[in-house]
This record gives sequence, C-alpha cells and structure tokens, in this order.
Amino acid sequence: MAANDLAPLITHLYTADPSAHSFNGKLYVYPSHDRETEIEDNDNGDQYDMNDYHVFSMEEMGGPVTDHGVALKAEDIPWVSKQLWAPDAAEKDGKFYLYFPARDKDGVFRIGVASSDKPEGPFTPEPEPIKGSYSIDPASFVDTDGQAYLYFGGIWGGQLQCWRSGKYDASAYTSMENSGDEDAIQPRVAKLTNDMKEFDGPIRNLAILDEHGQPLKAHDHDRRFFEAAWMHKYNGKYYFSYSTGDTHFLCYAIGDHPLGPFTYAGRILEPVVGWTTHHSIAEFKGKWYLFHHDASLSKGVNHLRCVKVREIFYDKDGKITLTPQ
Ligand code: FUB
Repeated sequence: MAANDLAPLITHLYTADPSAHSFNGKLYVYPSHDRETEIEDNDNGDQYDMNDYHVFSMEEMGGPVTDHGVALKAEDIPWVSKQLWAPDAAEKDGKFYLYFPARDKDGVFRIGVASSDKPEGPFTPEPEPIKGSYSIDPASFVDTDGQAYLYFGGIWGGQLQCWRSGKYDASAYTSMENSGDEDAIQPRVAKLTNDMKEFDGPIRNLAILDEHGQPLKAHDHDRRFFEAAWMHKYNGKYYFSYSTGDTHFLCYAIGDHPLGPFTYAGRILEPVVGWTTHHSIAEFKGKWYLFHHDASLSKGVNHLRCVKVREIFYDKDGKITLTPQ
C-alpha cells in the first residue's frame, strides 16, 4: 500500500515527527503537535509553530491509541521562546527523558531535556538547554551496553549550516547550505552522561559515505542528510536514517559503531503528501515498524500533518524493505 493511502494513527489532533519506543511492554509515540497558524509557509519553517507535546500509547499494534494529554508545554520551559519541534524519548534505569528542540530567547535552536518517572510524563524540564547543544531533531539511542547517544541537526530552518565553525554564525543562514562538490553538511552526535542530561565529551560530525567510501557531497540532494535523524540497531549493525528534505526521501546508512562512519544503503520511503517527511523505526513484540507522517489528514497543508505506521522488513543482506521477505 502506498504511504499516502495508509490511515492516520491519530485523527483528533494534527501530529508529526513520530518517535516510537517500546517501553514497559507498550508502544509509545512521541510526536510533534501541529497546530493551525496564520504564518505563511517559508523555507525557514516559521509555519511549524508548535507549543506543546502530547504522548500516545498502544497496547497492541492496530489497537486503540491512548492520548495521555499534554506532557510538556512551552510556557513551562524557562529558556524557550517558540517552536517546539520534533522530540524523542529515552529510558534509562527506570527514568524517562524527553529531548526536544526549540528556539531560545535569541531565536537560536537549542535542545532541551525533561524527565519523568513515567513514559507518558508529565515531564519536568531542565531550566537551561543541554550545554553546547544546537539545531533541531534530537534522536536518542541507548545501546545494548547502556551507553546513550544523542543524534541531531537539520539544515535550512534547522540552522545547522550556521554551526560549521562550531560557533553560531547567523550570516551563514542566508546561504542555507553549500551546494557544490564540497562535502555535505553532516549530522551531529554526542554521547550522553549517565544522568542523560548533558553531553559527555565532544559533539562529533557523523560521516555518511558513498559506495566508494567518500563523504556524500553537498550537491547530492537525493542522498545527503537534511534533518530527522534516527538510530536503531538490527542484527548487531547500526542503522542511521534521515530525511533528505528538499528531495523528500527517507534514507538510511549502515555502520558498525554508533559514532559511525555509515555507508549509504538506500531509501526507506518515497515522497509523501506535504513538504516534510520524518520518521522513526522501532521493534515491538517481535516485528519492526516505520512510523512517519504526511499531510493527508489536512488534505495537503504542510504544517498540519498526521502520523502513520507500517510494518517493515529486512532482506537477507539486512536491507530495509516495505514488503515481506
Ligand atoms: O516539525 C517541525 C520540523 O519539520 C521537524 O523538526 C522537521 O524534522 C520537519 O519534520
């Protein structure tokens, strides 16, 4: 079935950027909560003007979806000015952590963390963003050895192009990104401390290599990273997946270590209705699922999206497919 034909998982709210996790035997979804706005569409993404998060859960795939209500809202986060974008959640030692990007009072995207004793929240935010954090779309990953990582970054409105030097350069925004034969801007990754609230060590660039072992180039818009980082592990391999943004693909790359390098492995999903595409991949009760969004519920309004889910499969070489093998 084509992605656009799937039924939305949630219809009483507009939801997007679904991060799915299996916690305590249930499937939890942590999406953005889209809302109506008069702001016109632009490349900066100003129309994505969200101000709270709801958490959803399911006992069974295909069963009823419970909306646990508002888990965190902008007015309760002291450093945030606006735009609560794509979140993710992690569990460590029985505590739950919600990672979220938002603009600070200077209009710069930072990443915050909030914690709770329950997967559905409510979450209590730290008073400051994670020290040294920037850009958008945090995706947390706790490896089987207990080490946690945070992947992040997004170009254009996500401001990653402003951080090439390691310091924020607002003037770099105007160029959006490099576009020639130079290396593409790479996503970022940092280890998390044991308490899950700080970066442990440096922020690193995550290398996505082509079939010749060379970094993807800036002009390679069909394959280069744009936003929507996600990490999962399958059969001992690390799968880094992401959106190509202006070419609207969900792609992935495979590596042997959470810090990379990763080799481009193909597309997971073709373009959907609406400009953005964003996803997560989670195992639940022995099956693998792709959660993603499109704008079909609003009949194509880019900033009013809906979450969808479909089962995915792996072929004998570990490649992701949408058809049973
Ligand atoms: O939802 C706002 C932004 O749109 C997300 O942060 C991006 O990944 C894109 O889906």
